[in-house]
Amino acid sequence: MRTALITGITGQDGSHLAELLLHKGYRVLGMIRHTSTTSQNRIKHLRDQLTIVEGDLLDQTSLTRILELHQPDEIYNLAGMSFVPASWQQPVLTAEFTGLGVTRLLDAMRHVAPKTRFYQASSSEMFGKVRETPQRETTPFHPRSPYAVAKAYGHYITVNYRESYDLFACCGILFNHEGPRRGLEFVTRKITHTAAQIKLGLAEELRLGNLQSKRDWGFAGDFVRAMWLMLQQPKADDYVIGTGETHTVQEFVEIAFDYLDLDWKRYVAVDPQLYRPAEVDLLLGDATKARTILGWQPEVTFRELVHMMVDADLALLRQQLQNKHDPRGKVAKVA
Ligand code: NDP
Ligand code: GDR
Repeated sequence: MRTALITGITGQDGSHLAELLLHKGYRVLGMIRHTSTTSQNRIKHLRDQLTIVEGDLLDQTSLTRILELHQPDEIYNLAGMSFVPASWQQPVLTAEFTGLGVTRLLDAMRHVAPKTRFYQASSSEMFGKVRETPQRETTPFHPRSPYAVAKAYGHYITVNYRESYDLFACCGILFNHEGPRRGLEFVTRKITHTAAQIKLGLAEELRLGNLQSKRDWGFAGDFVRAMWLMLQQPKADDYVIGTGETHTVQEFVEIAFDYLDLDWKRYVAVDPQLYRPAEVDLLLGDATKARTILGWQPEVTFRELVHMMVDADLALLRQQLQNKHDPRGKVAKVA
């Protein structure tokens, strides 16, 4: 039985990847950081099948200890501060988690588990003010946020450890990927959740920032397959993973509201406060290398993704309403 360590197991991708690896018969170690209250909603259906280990990307000793003790065959480093606007509020902490955290983990691996295969969650945000379209593995980076700068560091230190110490270390340069487990602060989930609230009479307005920025949006369940495929190759390398289609935020809004039979123009307000100090205007991934070498391709289309997220939010809100009105639900909650 192969063992895989996932950092960021409580996040969107961590939960999808854990499902995939468990299905493939892996023993899955999920690293969580110690906090006084933890949210493990995304993995509660898997808890019995996972081995939870406590560690933090800020703490070198915890990482070394986990690797020494468990000697995983594969490490997927998904942990980090992942919300771009927050990186302007906490630029130093972002650099610690999302940048230096990668070095801490790689260095622990180099010393105590050098045969382990390593995956780094790099991001299309590194392309930033894009130098060419579509973006591929050879496109130069021009990061536009403290988050993207930290990711560029994490990317290059992974490449550097591979070249310096002959480690099997790969970077997946993943374009935006979404789904019902996406955090509510990201634009796709904010749209589908608020649109569903409006449909049910629970909200009246959706406030958004830049409606014209364009993203290459795919489904998270499709994207975690690519992570696994990268670590099964004979040689470590870096790959762009995207759908090859780009859409504006406004198009996402239109499809979501249309699906609910609502006129988006009546409900959406543009709030200049939600504009970013520096924007990434257009992202479009060229995943030819991943298609050719990994045999990877996405299965869920853009429209299917929007509909899937709207359906999930409607179901979630209806369930929450039902729990609120069900007297047994109230008793259970108080108890
Ligand atoms: P999420 O924000 O959903 O999950 C982030 C995870 O990182 C959470 O489990 C969080 O734990 C954990 N974490 C944060 N800080 C630390 C720390 N100091 N030590 C240990 N764990 C920590 O992100 P996603 O699942 O969407 O993304 C996974 C990775 O992929 C991230 O690195 C992200 O930047 C990157 N990425 C994501 C893309 C996307 O479109 N989703 C695209 C490209 C890259 P906790 O629950 O405790 O907060
Ligand atoms: P992004 O995702 O920054 O691409 O990073 P996000 O969904 O936050 O923004 C996408 C685009 O939508 C515009 N936008 C808004 N964004 C948010 N969050 N809220 C709004 O109200 C809003 N209105 C318009 C933004 O300006 C932006 O152009 C995600 C994260 O998962 C990163 O961790 C990952 O690396 C990249 O995707 C690839």
